[in-house]
Amino acid sequence: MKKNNTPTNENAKLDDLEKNREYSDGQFITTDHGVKINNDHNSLKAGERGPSLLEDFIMREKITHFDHERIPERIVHARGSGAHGYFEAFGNVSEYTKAGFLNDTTTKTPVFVRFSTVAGFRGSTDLARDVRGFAIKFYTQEGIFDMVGNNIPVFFIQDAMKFPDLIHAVKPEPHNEIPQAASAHDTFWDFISLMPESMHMVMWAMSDRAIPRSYRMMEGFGIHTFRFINAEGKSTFVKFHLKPKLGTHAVVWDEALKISGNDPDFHRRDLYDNIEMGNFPEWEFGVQLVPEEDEHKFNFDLLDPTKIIPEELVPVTKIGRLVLNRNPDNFFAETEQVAFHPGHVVPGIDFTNDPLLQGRLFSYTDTQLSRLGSPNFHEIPINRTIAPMHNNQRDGHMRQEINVGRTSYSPNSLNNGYPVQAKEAEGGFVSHYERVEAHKVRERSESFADHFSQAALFFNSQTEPEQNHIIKALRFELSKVETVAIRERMLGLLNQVDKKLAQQVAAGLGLAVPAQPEKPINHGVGADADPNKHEPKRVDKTYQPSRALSMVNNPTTTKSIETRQVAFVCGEGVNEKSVNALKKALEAKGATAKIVGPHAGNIEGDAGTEIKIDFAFFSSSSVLFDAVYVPSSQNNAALADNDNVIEFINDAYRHCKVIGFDADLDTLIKKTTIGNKLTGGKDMALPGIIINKEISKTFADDFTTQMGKHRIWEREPKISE
Ligand code: HDD
Repeated sequence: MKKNNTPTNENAKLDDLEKNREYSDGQFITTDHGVKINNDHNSLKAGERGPSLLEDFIMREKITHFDHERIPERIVHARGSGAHGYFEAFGNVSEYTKAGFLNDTTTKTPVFVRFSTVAGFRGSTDLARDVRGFAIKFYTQEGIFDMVGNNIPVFFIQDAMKFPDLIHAVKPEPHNEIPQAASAHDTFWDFISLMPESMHMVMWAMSDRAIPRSYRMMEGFGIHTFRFINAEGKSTFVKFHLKPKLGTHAVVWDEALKISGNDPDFHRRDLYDNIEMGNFPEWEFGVQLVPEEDEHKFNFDLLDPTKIIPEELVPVTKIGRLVLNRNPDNFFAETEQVAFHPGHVVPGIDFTNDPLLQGRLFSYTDTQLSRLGSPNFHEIPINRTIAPMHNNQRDGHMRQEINVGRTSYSPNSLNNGYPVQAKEAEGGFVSHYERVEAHKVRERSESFADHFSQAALFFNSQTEPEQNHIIKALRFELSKVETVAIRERMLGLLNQVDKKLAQQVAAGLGLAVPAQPEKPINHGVGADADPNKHEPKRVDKTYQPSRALSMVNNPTTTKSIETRQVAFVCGEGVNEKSVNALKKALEAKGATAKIVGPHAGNIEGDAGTEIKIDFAFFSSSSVLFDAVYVPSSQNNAALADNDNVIEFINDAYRHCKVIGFDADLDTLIKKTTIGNKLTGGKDMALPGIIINKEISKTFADDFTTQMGKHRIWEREPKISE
């Protein structure tokens, strides 16, 4: 029996998954082996009050399966959420790549995307300060292409050799397993303070990019430089970008902390609910292209994953769009078992010698062997390619495929040589014909030694509130570090990025910036090599600030309020005209009104209509919404007396959200922070505080327009205050 939402579209991967879907509607309960069960509530016993019998194969099977339900969580990126969708090419890159799915504008390529945090365990909060994983599995006609990226375009380290160290440092400390899903502890900052190469990434990770508003409002990046290969075998360097249609948005840190308590599944719920509501998340897929001849044209190395190519130097060309339009049917089967690998490429895409990428090419298959337990993980439905798959790999735990015939080797004559190799013209993958001539060394290239210039570029490209948030984040994180020497070492590194930044962080820590930054240690040198080799370079001041690096100033950010949620704080006998007028205006712009009331269930409006309450004051908080509106009600006094309501409004004010009030709520307003600020009476303008003097279109227009600013930053106190 098919479920109602079984796809009827032409998504070949969803059709492929149908073979494995199980629907129990109208069916008998059976054992794993198909025997109908007569009593699933009681074990087999010798007498009603007697001992259980070993013979009970039904209970043994059920309990045994249960005992083995868990698999090891991912060593990193354990916490995540996924969705199905498709990719549609614009068809404008055939000059650079022969990859079919990037050129064929007639076929939608099915995708499965998994978003994740990095450090936390599987059950940790979505709102941790962390990098977000953005992994896309493209089920192309030519096999699987995985883009295993993040929402930040650079990485902490330059060589995969350091990955286990980085992860050991950031994960909870080994003696007491504290803290969960947080980098604010000694081991992380100890490592970072000794790794100047991480400074660019640290700027991003301390910015609000690390606390997104929604997975739907994040950029995605492939990070490494890859290669496009065209039909003539010509290579072009490429960096992958995803730009969200709704713009790139974040919450603020105090909000993140409170969301973690109010709804630790905030991002997971947001993704799931919006897809269910038909608000399909969408990104433009873009590339930065660099001709091979320009490889050494930049003042950084294209192979260095701690560097971006500023968009002002090489613009992003849009080459397609990615849409997510279906939730998984089963979290474990799909989101948990999906296995990504940066080494899954198709003809037309190839690797570079980025030493971080090269190490990843080993790690991802290896990890699936312990996580999913068998080399046959590619047969798990979510991982299965929709392209034809034939080879001489055989057997192993849980093999699904029944390979017919006598031969499992090549060359063979008994099966006429099949399966046969594909020539390049027949779609066979041929590695890029790159000439490599070098000594075998354990070293790092001097071209990787500039650790501060792009960190400074990032910091100096931010607006003032964004810079303040970076400073506050560093204060928060380093204040949790107990070892003073680590704090000081970090100040030394920050001082090399930007003096104001270091001073402001130091002030928060009650420390002075060390006069002489401790000399950063060097890497990539053997025990007997010169430790001063490739000393980190000082900031290159020739970089121009880049708007693309700021979320507030970002050229792609729109004033759209689509899919945003507004809390309507309603008392008994709420003014229905007020509620309906703003609700209508919001819905016209794609936003939603949520009724927050004094209890669960319904309230009665002033005209007698039963209004369904979505959240109660005692079980929600304004951190879960993008803006707040308080319509007048017959019992305004009860609203003003409710501590939860006052806190709701105060938080919204603190978090720079738009707040609207009907005109007769003076008593309530006076009890909030806003009351204290409105010294000249309620008519005195406060940014983003809108008083609805009469139910008018002007109020609704003003409210929705102000919401389009996303945050009222001028309200935020300056860092020095
Ligand atoms: Fe990784 C998972 C992204 C460096 C080793 N990584 C993983 C996931 C993402 C990334 C998004 C989760 C995929 C999913 O949702 O299942 N990793 C990155 C990025 C990196 C990076 C953007 C640097 C640019 N990773 C990296 C290195 C190594 C690994 C250098 C090892 C040398 N990553 C892994 C892993 C994981 C993983 C241990 C854990 C689970 C998995 O692979 O499937 O193999």
